[in-house]
Amino acid sequence: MIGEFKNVLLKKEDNIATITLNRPTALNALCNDLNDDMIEAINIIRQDLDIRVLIITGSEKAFAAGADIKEMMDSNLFEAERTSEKAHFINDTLESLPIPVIAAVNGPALGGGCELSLACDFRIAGENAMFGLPEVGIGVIPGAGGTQRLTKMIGAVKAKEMVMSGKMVKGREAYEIGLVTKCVADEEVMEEAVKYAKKLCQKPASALQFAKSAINYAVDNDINTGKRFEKALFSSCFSTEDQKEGMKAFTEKRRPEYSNK
Ligand code: CO8
Repeated sequence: MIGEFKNVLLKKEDNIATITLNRPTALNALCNDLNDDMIEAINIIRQDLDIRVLIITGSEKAFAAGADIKEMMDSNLFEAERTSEKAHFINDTLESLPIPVIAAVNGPALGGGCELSLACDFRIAGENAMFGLPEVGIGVIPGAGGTQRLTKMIGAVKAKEMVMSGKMVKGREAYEIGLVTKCVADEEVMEEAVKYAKKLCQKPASALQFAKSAINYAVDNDINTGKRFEKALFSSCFSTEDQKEGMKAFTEKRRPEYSNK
């Protein structure tokens, strides 16, 4: 364990960090304290250059059942804005981390919990995971990027169905509509996430980082600016030792040994 906070656990094994949401009495509802813990945990990860992949998970029972409704219910406009701002900050930081981030999801990933998973690069879900943005049903809308990320991910038709009608989707359907990367048996979620993370660890870090930036850029920008951005990143690859090693290994018909420089 490299960090133990009130509502979040942070461990590191090999080059893989895992943040476990740990507020079992409220199905990991994202209260203000939990969000503060997340910010601290992410800061530790940002400073540890040995960490190559981050996994975010909850428990076998729940990923996260959303923002803490009981804490939020009496918020005024300014307090609601601060809650939303903090959640956006966490999700934006995860999205722009220079390493891949995997959400390993069992049980409900609702509201803010779903939005947290959408900010990750990969979602590995159990058959009985349940993704949903049910906020409209309690008089609000998603406030941590959900309307934007979900729409870009699965399109406006399906996003409107989930956000406006409150339709929830289980793991298999989430996979079929392009919301999750992989759907596995519930008990295999964490094992699969670690397997996925280990595979990513074998790739050169800078190429992975550039690939993540380029794809994220495509989501938010027009294609011509995106192509210019891609060209700049592609050329930057040629200033890395890993590009030299990757291409040399190919010509020598051997496995590359990356130094991640
Ligand atoms: N907030 C606070 N407490 C919660 C939440 C929540 N979102 N979800 C569950 N809990 C608590 C319950 O109140 C209950 O506590 P207690 O035992 O003290 O009564 C405990 O967790 C267990 O929950 P249930 O008894 O309800 O468990 P069930 O298995 O019957 O139901 C559900 C599980 C379906 C997940 C159900 O709990 C539920 O519907 N929860 C609310 C889901 C929801 O509406 N989420 C959206 C919240 S709004 C939101 O996320 C806005 C995002 C804004 C930006 C992000 C800011 C961080």
